[in-house]
Amino acid sequence: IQFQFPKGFWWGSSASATQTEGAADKDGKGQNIWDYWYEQEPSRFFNDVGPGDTSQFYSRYKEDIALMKYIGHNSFRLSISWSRMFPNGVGEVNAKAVEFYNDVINEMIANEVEPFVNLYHFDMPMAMQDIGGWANRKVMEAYVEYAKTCFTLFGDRVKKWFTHNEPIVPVEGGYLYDFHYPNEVDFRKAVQVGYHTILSSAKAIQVYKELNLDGKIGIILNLTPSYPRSQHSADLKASNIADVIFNRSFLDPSVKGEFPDELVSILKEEGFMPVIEKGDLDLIKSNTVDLLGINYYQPRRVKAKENLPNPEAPFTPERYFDNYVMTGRKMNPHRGWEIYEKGIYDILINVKENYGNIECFISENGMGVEGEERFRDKEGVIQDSYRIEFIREHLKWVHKAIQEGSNVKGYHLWTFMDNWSWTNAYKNRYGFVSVNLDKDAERTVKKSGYWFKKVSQDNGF
Ligand code: BGP
Repeated sequence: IQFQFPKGFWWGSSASATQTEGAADKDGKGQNIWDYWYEQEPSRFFNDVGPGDTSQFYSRYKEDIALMKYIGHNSFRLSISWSRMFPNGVGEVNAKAVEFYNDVINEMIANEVEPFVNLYHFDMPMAMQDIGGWANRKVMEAYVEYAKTCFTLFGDRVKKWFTHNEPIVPVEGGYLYDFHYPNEVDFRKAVQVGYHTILSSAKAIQVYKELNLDGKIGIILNLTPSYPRSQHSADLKASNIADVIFNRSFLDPSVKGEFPDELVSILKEEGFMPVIEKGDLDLIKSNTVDLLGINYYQPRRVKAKENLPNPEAPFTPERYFDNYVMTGRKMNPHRGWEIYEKGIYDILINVKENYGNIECFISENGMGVEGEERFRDKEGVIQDSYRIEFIREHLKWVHKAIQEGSNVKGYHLWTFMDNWSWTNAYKNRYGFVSVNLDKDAERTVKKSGYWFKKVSQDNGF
């Protein structure tokens, strides 16, 4: 074994409710923004496959958890669907949902797959979106109630909680770049939404601590290290601003309890400061995370702006920098994302050096590939050697970070089994396990799943 990981390393994968459960209108579940948006504008979704047509984890979770165990998972992250628990976002809890999540959690524990539970993965209940979603403080309070209900119901068995997954993505998608409902372009709202999300996280953490449960609570952030085109001061400055806006805007308040000064200056200068109520900032300051989940897919390549921004265009962060394509970069053509394995190490070292070496883990990393059926061999196994290489190369850098003192505790692949995705529906496949929608969602373990089983058994490779 060349790359041996510390004892007890968390090997597993992650998924989310909307992407895997299916049963979008069963057993009293309310609509969320994805159910609604798909109904309204199916043409926006690749293949016309909607969130109701997913991998059917809702009815097949026992089979899936058995497979997790089989391929060496000692942990798995799922999300709870707010609109399944509270069909209208608030009010009476849905007993069928409680039964479902209890069954899933118990089944995982019985199989020695530790449940890591996330409370919000892009899936605003439609009734809450109708009154403004995260832009409305009342919705933020409703989320805290929902969080409290989950801690109370499941906190005796769930020991790792997460308040949000990639909270910046609904801000970007919903309010800046038009890829999530309500697909508005409004920087002022984007800032308010982001602010309320951070506040909701701190409030949920406060509630969790007050309940005195014996577990940890964290947040999952997608970190995209920013690399300047050159060491020229203009490029360095541009790259720093991108880092402040896309990484530190959520990382600093989550881990340090305060917003970066550079961010506050930009918002003040541009007149985009959010509405902050008395006491909010103290609350954020005193309720930071115990544990940080890091999702890493791609870096950001940044250069100074070459042309003056169009003053008529709606404000977006690109007012301050340009992205550029680095020559010779490695690409995943299916997703259009650069593959840069060292980025995972740079993030971990940054967390070690600048964020108190807080306990963390890789909560997502993965490779979406289209048309994987063509790699299925005579035995029925998808030969996804490219995925094995992708994981292995990233793990080597994680290993190096550990050697250098990083407090990284695990690696979760995105994702366990092929699932529905926000903007690509069923186009790109990410799983260790294939799901064949043409064959009654039949599950088969891919080559990468068998490989991972061995890695987990050997605690290295
Ligand atoms: C992350 C999300 C996941 C997942 C993944 C892959 O941003 O947390 O939900 O979807 O990206 O991205 P995509 O499905 O868009 O290819």
